[in-house]
Amino acid sequence: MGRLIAISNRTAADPKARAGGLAVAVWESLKETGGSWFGWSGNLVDDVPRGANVFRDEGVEFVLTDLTHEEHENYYLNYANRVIWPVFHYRLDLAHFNGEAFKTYSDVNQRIAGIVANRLQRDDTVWVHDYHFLLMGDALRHAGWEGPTGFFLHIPFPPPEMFRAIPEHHWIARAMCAYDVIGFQSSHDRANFVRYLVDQFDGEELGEDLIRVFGSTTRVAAYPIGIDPDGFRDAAQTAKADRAAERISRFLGDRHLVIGVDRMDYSKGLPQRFEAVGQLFDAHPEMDGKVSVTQIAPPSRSKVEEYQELRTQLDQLAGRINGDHGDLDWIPLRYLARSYSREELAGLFRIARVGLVTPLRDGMNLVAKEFIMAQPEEDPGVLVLSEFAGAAEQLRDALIVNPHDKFKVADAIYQALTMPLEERQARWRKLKAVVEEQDIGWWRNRFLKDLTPAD
Ligand code: GDG
Repeated sequence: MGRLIAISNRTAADPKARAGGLAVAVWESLKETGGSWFGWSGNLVDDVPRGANVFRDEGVEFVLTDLTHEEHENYYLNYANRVIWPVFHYRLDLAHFNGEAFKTYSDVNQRIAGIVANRLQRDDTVWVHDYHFLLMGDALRHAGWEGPTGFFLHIPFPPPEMFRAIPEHHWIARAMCAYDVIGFQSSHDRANFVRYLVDQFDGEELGEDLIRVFGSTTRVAAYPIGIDPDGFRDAAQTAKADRAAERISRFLGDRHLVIGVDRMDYSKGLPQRFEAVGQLFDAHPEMDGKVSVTQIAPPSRSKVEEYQELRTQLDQLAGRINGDHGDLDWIPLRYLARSYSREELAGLFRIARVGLVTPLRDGMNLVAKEFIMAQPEEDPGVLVLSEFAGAAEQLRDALIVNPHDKFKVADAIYQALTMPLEERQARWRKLKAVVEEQDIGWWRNRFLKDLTPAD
């Protein structure tokens, strides 16, 4: 393979951003091939920038563009995060359809495609990431680029009935099919997209994941993303991890820790999770004072109204549950609206008896995989996992729950808290084998092999 060219809204230009799964995967291939990473600089300016900020780090070229205030408002906040994100997470009720925002979304895709196309070389392979750039493949084709171009969607793809609610769905689907390979997190997401192409545009399934539609052939397949398992296991053994574990242990005493870590987002099912915790204590008074639930929820996209509402809702729910169940020396549910370092999170996962990963809808959910890797073999915790996270297709030995059913989630937490050591170990070993085998390298290699089959 020649150079790999990555395009994503945020890049790992800041070395601190190179620890996460995607950054690790892309970074390795960029370094190996002397590739480039295109994206947003994080800066906002008044006028449409001419050119881009180009620099090199460890042999990788970064090409970053500023966004104008108007682009940020319409492309990023209004279209990507108030149309695509809610609809793709099955939340039509939260979508704010907005034709003007689509225009800016399309313009930004084209503007960045122009920057990329100018710098592409003949043997390059282009890998575009996520819902900010659904139209990028098509924009690159219009800019004259003919080489291999793949796309990976990190979030779910909705059923066709919902996708069709987006007024611009035809444009988006047509543009997506300009990619040679379209990757989804799960077979479920893939099936939704294929059903849309078949029903709406007479797409024809040719076998081996190939679909013929709009006069050309595109590969549409599931590539579940993984993590760097050794990296996360090591993070759980650092001094920083130890310190975080010690600090929370002082508060826990001999209580069991039940932990959740999620960006504060409505897709993560936090209010429903809090309700389930309340139900656990309603149904099992014997658990009073024996368990402490800690939810870490760093605020994200706080400029979007729905996120502010979610924050208020969580504050109220946590207050109510602690008011109902707490005691002088016990806070049943702690909720921390701030972020911690990766090592600190790993340390907290390590000593938790239960990991709660109960999104209402999630592309994959990497926290589920990280929780598994942080567990000690001699006394592993139990993962309670939503059936609506992409991860549920792989992590069959977790306790799989419907996150909308607070009774079942409460039962699963109880089952996890009382599960005999032998069963915990047996489940954990199977889960760990999957996370280790289907890791971030496995994901990247499968995708790139399909995108550049000749190599
Ligand atoms: C999207 C899709 C898909 C969380 N809080 C802190 C922190 N994190 C880290 C976690 C994990 C990552 O952020 C979150 O990844 P998720 O997969 O759980 O969720 P999204 O952010 O919604 O990611 C998702 C993913 O893309 C990859 O394709 O799995 O479905 O929605 O690594 O540990 N990290 C630090 N401090 C925190 O407070 N350092």
